[in-house]
Amino acid sequence: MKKEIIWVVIGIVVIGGIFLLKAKEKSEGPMEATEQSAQEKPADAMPMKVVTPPDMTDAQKAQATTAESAAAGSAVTFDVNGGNFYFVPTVMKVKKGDTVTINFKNDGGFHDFIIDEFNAKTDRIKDGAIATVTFVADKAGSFEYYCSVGSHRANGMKGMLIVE
Ligand SMILES: [Cu+2]
Repeated sequence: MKKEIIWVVIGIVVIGGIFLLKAKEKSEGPMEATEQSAQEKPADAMPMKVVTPPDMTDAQKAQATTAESAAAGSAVTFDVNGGNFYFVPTVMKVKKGDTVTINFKNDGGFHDFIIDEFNAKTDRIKDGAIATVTFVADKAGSFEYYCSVGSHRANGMKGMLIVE
């Protein structure tokens, strides 16, 4: 009988020990899993970064497209106001090859808008009227625009178109 009791005690100790080990494994297991997932997250992030280069390639393609369109010339429009004796804006910048449209509005008086170098010339219009002229800025440089009525140009009714 004593031997049976000893075996039962040993059995309880062994089974208890197994339960303790399993309990430890369970408590340690999730921690290891957490560490693994924490390690996997950067691992997942790395492929994401590897995916980025194609996006940059697309950006480069977009830049190339922009460069091509710039080389072909863009259509640009300016709203220009004029009066006694001024133009606003006084400076306009475009790129060589651009097709430039000027919507000239007369704030008051009798005026026109002229750039000799591009044969750009509006009709002479009265106050409140709008005249439009379009030309291709096919030369680089600085070109004065002015009003050809009377001495308006000498009185300051002028500005500068810069073609880069
Ligand atoms: Cu004028």
